[in-house]
Amino acid sequence: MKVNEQEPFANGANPKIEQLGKYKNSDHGEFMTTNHGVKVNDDQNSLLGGERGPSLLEDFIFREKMTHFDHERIPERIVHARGSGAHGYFQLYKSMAKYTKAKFLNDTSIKTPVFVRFSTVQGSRGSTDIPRDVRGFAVKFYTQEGNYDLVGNNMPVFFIQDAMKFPDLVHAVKPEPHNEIPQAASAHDTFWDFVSLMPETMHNVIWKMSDRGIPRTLRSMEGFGIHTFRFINEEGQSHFVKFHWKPLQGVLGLAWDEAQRLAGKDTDFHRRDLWEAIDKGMYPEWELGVQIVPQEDEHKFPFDLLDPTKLIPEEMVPVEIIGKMTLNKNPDNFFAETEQIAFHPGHIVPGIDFTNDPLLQGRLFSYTDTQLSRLGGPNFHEIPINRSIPDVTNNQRDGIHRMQIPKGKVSYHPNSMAQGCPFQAMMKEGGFTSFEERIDSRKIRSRSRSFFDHFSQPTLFYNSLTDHEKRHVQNAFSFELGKVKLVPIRQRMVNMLLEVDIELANKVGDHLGLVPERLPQPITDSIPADGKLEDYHSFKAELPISEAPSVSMANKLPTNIKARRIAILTADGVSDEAFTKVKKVLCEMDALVQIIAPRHGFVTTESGDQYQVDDSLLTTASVVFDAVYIPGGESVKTLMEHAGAIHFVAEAYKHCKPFGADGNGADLLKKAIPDLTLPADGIVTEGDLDLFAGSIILHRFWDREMKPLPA
Ligand code: HDE
Repeated sequence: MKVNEQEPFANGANPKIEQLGKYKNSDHGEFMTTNHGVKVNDDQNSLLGGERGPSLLEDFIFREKMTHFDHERIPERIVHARGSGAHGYFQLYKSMAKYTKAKFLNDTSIKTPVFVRFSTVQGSRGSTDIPRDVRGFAVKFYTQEGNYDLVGNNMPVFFIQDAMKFPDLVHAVKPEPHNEIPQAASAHDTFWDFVSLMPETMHNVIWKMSDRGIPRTLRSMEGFGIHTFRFINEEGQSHFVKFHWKPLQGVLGLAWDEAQRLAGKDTDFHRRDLWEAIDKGMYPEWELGVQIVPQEDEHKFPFDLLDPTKLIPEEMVPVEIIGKMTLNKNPDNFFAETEQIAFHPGHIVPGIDFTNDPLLQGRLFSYTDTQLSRLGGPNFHEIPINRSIPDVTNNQRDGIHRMQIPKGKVSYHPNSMAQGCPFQAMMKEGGFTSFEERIDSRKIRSRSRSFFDHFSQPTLFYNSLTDHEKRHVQNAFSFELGKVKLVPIRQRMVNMLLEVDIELANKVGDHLGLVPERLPQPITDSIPADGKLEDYHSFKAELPISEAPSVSMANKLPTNIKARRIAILTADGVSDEAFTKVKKVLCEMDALVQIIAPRHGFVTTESGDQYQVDDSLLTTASVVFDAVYIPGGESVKTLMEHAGAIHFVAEAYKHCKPFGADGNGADLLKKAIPDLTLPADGIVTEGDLDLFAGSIILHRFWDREMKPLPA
């Protein structure tokens, strides 16, 4: 399709989905064939020399089937191997033409198709969705001007400042090489050894130790481009820009104990949750926000805009919301789409450009390079999910698995034999030109001193958290470092925490039986020895703000209960009125309601009506749900005698979840939680469903953690 022929989403059609349609096939109603189109007569038996005789080499049907099977796997991604994807579209709210000439950010009538892949970083392809980890948040925009990839994470800062350290970081965090332990976890010696010697990791690490590291769902995560990029407008002017994705589902985390249990009970929980929400038409949505900094303000901050371990607090530069992304279609095939999609921060379109962030610059090399081995050669852009909407017309030729059939003799430029085709596009015709940044410098292998402050932003982050969020950070450090076997590593980390916050260092030190010490010298060789840096404490910059409420998840709760998972815990004999009311009201609020009972099949109400059970107490667990409702009736007596029901309630309580009950439903709560005194926060006992919905919006009642809890 030529660019000018394209009318995105005319008549409701998504041009990317239409393009993919050309490659989809279905064998419904068809004969089975070999890969070369010959009909297969027997797919059960290989060709033998006699009924009990040896297999024959000439069996081309068997050989082909087995050979293909033998080569079904491709290398998984080195990082971000575990992922889940979905299709959708992006719609601009207001033109950004003042800042960027990128067409998809200029014209509010355009709907741009997107494919999004969320991922964990450390674990391999089959690992749990629920580790404490950074999450990838990669968006491919199939724009009219070619593909634009915003390859971000769910945290606004990265571990390291220079791409040179990325292989070290990844080697340190991955399972240890001698025994390949632990899978999908950073709680081990090599990771913390590296971190404790690299103060620049502190900012990302404290985000990772917060509840951001254990998102409740993929739908409830923010996304960040991390690096500072550039917007370039028609006049060639540059503005710095940071990208943000704000979920309309709110920003929500798990309890750490819950995350560990969920990883066992439903290891695919995040993938399943995303899939089900889309499948049920409860499309997740994120607004795209930008922080824009004029070129002339580059040096007005007490940190370097090129440093990817720093964020620009929203309190200093507000986030301007410019559009919305909606995910509305699950992939048809995981491998063809989610696995084969190839992201690259270097896939940009006119109107967007890079900065000299040394991490970004290194990424610009790595992503194509890695696809060459992962996807097997230089033609991965021809894989359907990676194809741009505009036709690809250039003089690149051949290579393994080439699909395109270029006609004619000419594959060079300039040429006269093809009348100069394909032409170079002038800037006004949409040809990409790089921002003409003035560079006049020495060639040097060094780190700018403006990158040396590693602690002011971690302190700002910690200071901006609520009490329960701080407690979670303390506990997460205590847990992770408690798993570290080598005491000197623990000690170095506790010392480093002292640079962030005394309370934090003491709490973690206390758990580990260590006293934080302030060291006179940096404990790292990662800070370039320019002979002037005696003490890294002195490099804690003064920030103009002492708190940044925008970093706290507690300030980012949702406004409704759409697609929240609510268990109606019940059994035979449930009150008809209570049961039908809660079901109806919560469904009207678009919650994902499930009936959970001691066994599968049906529950029979007091009056004899029957309702399908969605899951049994044996096959599901409280950790899958956001809230629990217990309607009254004879059913409650059955549940009070059921060990699974008692555990379900006690566990949900321990994880600080809201409860609703009516009639004698509260009796089950009292039995499961012996110390419970009612009324209590987050427990609605009179069947008031508006109040119950309100408590689900509040997400968790973390004060419960302060008392010893059962389960
Ligand atoms: Fe990546 N990263 N990365 N990364 N990254 C990859 O590319 C790399 C970084 C991110 O769903 C790899 O195709 C280097 C920052 C996401 O397919 C690889 C450096 C951010 C994904 C790679 C970074 C990211 C990747 C592995 C430091 C957030 C998954 C497979 C210089 C802004 C994309 C692949 C997907 C994947 C390299 C740092 C995000 C090896 C060298 C910072 C979301 O190329």
